[in-house]
Amino acid sequence: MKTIIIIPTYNEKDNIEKMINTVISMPDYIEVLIVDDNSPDGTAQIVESLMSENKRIHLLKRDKKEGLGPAYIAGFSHAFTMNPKYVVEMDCDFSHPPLTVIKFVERMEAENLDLLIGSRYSDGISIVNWPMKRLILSYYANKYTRFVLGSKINDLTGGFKCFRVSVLEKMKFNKILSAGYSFQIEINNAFEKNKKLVKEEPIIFYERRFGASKMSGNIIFEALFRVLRLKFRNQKQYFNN
Ligand SMILES: Nc1nc2c(ncn2[C@@H]2O[C@H](COP(=O)(O)OP(=O)(O)O)[C@@H](O)[C@H]2O)c(=O)[nH]1
Ligand SMILES: [Mg+2]
Repeated sequence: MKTIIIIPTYNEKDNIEKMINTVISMPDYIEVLIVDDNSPDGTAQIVESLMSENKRIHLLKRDKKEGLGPAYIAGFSHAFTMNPKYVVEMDCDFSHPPLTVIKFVERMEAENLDLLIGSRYSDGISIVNWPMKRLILSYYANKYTRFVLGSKINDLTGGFKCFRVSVLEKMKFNKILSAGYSFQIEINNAFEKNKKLVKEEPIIFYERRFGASKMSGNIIFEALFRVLRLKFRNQKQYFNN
């Protein structure tokens, strides 16, 4: 049940070493792939120095910052060459409790899931330390998206999730329109509308303590319009067969 946690990074020097050490302290079937977009703060160099001591640490270096979507797509394709059973999306900032990955894999196995989404909105709202404005924006963006797309998912925008590789591999990544925040929405919706087995696992989300968020209000508003476009898009085109 080899599982690769894919972590996109941009200027995460304050978090990266602790994050990698946390991941490699987990069971051996869990490996980590850092996808760095040439962070000016030297994040990739820190990864390189840690890699020389442990084979479960991998690094994909990219030339420039292009947003989360392209970083994940490059990371997925790179991870597939290592033949994992599952891949996980996770931030580098400890917002997503890393040990939950073990729970993800247990549920993927036990329930034969295709996608398991770490959810901040399944048990009421489980977010620690967000300004009220951001909380309200995110909460209602999710309600709106869920309504427009007719989705059963409570947390459509979160970035902590586990995919079954045999299913994700069949996705046509070149059909994905979104580079920013709506990347998560687009993939979740494509899975759901193509009858893949999607569930949520409640998580407690902690706002980052070190480094800066790359999120902006603009990205959220872009996502609101993208949702309308996705609603009228043929969802079959996202998957081979
Ligand atoms: N490779 C790459 N990573 C990014 C980019 N933008 C953000 N990240 C990383 O993606 C994760 C999520 O971004 P973050 O700033 O935490 O956004 P937030 O969680 O929405 O506040 C973090 O690990 C960032 O370092 C990007 O353009 N390229
Ligand atoms: Mg984050």
